[in-house]
Amino acid sequence: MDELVVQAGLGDILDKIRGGERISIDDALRLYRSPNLLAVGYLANIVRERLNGNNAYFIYNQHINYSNKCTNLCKFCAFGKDKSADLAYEMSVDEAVQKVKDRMDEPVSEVHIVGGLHPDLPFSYYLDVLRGIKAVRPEIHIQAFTCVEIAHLAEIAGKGIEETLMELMAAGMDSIPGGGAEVFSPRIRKLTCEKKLSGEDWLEVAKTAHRLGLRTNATMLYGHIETLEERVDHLDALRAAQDETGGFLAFIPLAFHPKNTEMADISRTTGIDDLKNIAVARCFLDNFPHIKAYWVQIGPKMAQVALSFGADDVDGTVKEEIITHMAGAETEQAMSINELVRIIKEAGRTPIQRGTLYDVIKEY
Ligand code: V47
Repeated sequence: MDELVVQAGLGDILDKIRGGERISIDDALRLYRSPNLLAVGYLANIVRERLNGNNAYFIYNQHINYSNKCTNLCKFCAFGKDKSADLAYEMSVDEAVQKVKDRMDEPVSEVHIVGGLHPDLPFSYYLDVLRGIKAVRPEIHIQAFTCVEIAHLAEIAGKGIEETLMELMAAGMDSIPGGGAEVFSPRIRKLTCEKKLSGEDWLEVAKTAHRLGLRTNATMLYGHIETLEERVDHLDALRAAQDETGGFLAFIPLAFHPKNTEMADISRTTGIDDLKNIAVARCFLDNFPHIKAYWVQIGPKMAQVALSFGADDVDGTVKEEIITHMAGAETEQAMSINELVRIIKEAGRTPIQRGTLYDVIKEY
């Protein structure tokens, strides 16, 4: 395989990766541009193996999207709705907590809570949802509210980011999911999500959370109008932030789904681009412990293949997903443990059911 990488003109990057040396922005661009997917995947696999051995992780989780009412209305999003729209909804605190009660007989270890930027729910609503869930299932890990939502909650509460985070933590928030990062480039934000928190501010919220001891994830929404340079700049900003705080757990490339969005004329991502994003991220983000292949967006089959292209995690059971399905995802709503274990085993990896912080719950 070394020969294949050298023939692909990537021998110098192989030397860097073997030597544990950081790859540059230019190297990452060369990987994206290389037509030799296998060579790029081979490089990513070296990094994956060094960091995670033969382990491939999944989690028994549950998603709760408490409301899709949103004041941002990003062009790439089919989920967020104006509060007066027919499809707009919101759950009461009791309804959100009921979602957890409904699954008390299942070994759910994490609840993933994300919504739009609601125009009028008070800060107390968010605290009550967290407290209500912890009251019925105290051991569950609550991964809640993207950095964009946190900044919005701080505004509603009239408090600083740090104080807002501390109140959310006291109410039960245990970690922060990676959404809302999109592409940090101001050009992309202006064209697709003008009202959204800037990339710099997204990173500031994440770093503030890290300083308070919270672990967070990071994402990148790819496959719309971003350039390869903008993708790599995004990765570079994440790598620099991680150098500062070390608080990021996982990076998740998110494949753009165009249906029912204002960018519906764009085609869905290809399998090659899905694998390239995983592989380049694994090579470049040498300080991120985990790279997730999110099966909801790229499908279980591609997620399985991604385990040989840099990914060490396929997300989890999920149970009920709205954001990507509103945008035309054709994947199922949930995967069972048996299915997750099967795709991982067949990829030659050891399936590990994990907790949110990658603690081992069960090895299969
Ligand atoms: O923030 C919105 C993205 C995100 C579309 O942290 C879209 O472990 C594709 O962040 N096509 C929410 N993506 C999902 C998310 C996530 C998912 C799984 C695991 C984790 C984690 C995080 O979905 C949003 C936005 O960036 N999104 N619209 C769309 N049409």
